[in-house]
Amino acid sequence: MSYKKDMSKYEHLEGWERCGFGEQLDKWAEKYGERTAVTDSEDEISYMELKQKADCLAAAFLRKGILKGDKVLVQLPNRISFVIVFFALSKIGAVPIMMLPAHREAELEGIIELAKPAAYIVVEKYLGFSYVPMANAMKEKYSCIRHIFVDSESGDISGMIAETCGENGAFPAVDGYETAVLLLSGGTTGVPKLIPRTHTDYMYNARMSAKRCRLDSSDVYLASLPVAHNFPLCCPGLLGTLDVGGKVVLASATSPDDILDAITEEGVTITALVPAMVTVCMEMLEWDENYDISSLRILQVGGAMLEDSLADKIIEEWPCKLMQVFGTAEGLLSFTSPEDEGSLIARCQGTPVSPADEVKIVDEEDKAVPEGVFGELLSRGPYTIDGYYMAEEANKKSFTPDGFYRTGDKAMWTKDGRLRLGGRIKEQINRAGEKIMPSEIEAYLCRHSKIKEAAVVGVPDETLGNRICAFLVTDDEAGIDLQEIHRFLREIGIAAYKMPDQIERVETWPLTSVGKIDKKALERMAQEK
Ligand code: J2J
Repeated sequence: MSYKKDMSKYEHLEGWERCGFGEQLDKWAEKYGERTAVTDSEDEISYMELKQKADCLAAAFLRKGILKGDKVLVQLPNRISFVIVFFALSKIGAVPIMMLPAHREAELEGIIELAKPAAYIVVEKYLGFSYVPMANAMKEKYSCIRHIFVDSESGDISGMIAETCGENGAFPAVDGYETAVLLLSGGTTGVPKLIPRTHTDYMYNARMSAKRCRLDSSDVYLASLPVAHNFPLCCPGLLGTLDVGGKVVLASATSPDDILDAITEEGVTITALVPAMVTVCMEMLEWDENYDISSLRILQVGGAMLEDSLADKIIEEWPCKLMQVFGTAEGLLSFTSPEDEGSLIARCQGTPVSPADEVKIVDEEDKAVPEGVFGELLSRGPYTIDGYYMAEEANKKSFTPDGFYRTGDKAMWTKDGRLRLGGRIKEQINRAGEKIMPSEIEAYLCRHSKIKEAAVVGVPDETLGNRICAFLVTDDEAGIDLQEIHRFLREIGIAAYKMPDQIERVETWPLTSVGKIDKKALERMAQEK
């Protein structure tokens, strides 16, 4: 029997509430009424309107036959309809699967086979890509998908809201300990992993994050990363900001001009970025003096290693507090505090956000290592999952028998009792905050008729953190170029962020002493090129 988390252990915690997100929204609407809850590039919506629209859409989902417990693929960019859909599904106890707009057929198929969603909600078009043909193809291939709902100006979602408005739907009861969302685990191997978060633990996650940020109703939170991602969704993100009555600004794309425009125009007080985005925003600020970021109170930076020099530069040049954020969609969050000294903030990722978080740093035999020594970071606690969704085998590897999640990250305790991350133990590429498993890309590459063998590594890169380099043994004398690889991978249908940035041909592999491909040697070779 594997370890099962005992939720009753956490019931005394401040911020822990056995309640569904649908009910939370009702309470917020009551409390914050006509205040603006969310704005996007086209519209804004008050707390009360958000509740009303979520009620209408929930009733419409029920009418279409979406049932409590049904899984629903949600693939929407940062816009108000995302928020309405999230709460509408919560209200009827249906479970959104948080796809990213970047995902394509290959990612979708893995998830659909695992979770058997009853419906698929897509945006009609985003950043030049039309999602409807892809959605239809999925529906045709997988009979579990009974409905496609399209979010467009004249499309299903707004029509459904209009149709049922005014109806007083009776919704199924939702228990806070039921699953609220399925998040995508960063970097999957062949079989994708889904992260089940309950209403209660996820709300607690948002509240503890908000508390660490000292968030209140005067705050304006900018979500510029895709809001389906745990960081802008709940750390404190969208959900944490709504809980305190603040305003959420949804930027439609993660580009430096969108981010800086939004900060300037909306008086943003807090936002979350990955290190690669901070660098490009800084460059933009250097040559365009029209931006005004003086409203910023906190800049959260996380998702990938933040170089000491970049941390120092942010502290020196930005008019706000840097908050280093170590986060995982599986749970554990560790942030610095706004009250910490700059010199400390620049060199650590702070402390876990909940007093009930249990964190261990261990050696290869799972024995605790002393302060100042790197080991693997393990965690267990109120908002950390005790297993992936329907993944018995993966769970044996990813969790200890007593329920600690193995992050696969290298970390140590500093002498001030803070966590400092030191890269990955497990093989995973972190490209500008997006997580990629080499084995997944290797499998795709080997489907190419000219490629006999492939080995993929992450190579240190000044801008991206890691760039993806694919080493190939090919059949063809003339070789194969990067463009051809990209074309081929696009045809398979994979997210653009997984495309190799560099390819190298090899005749033979460098091997380790036990005869495995020596990926460290490949990394060095890629760097030298
Ligand atoms: C080094 N590596 C980091 C950091 C995450 C907030 C912020 C990020 C995520 C996230 C998140 C890091 N320094 N500061 O969910 O709520 C790497 C680690 C970790 C993995 C988790 C959040 N912050 N990482 O990135 O689930 O390798 O969540 O295990 O996508 O990102 O990835 P993910």
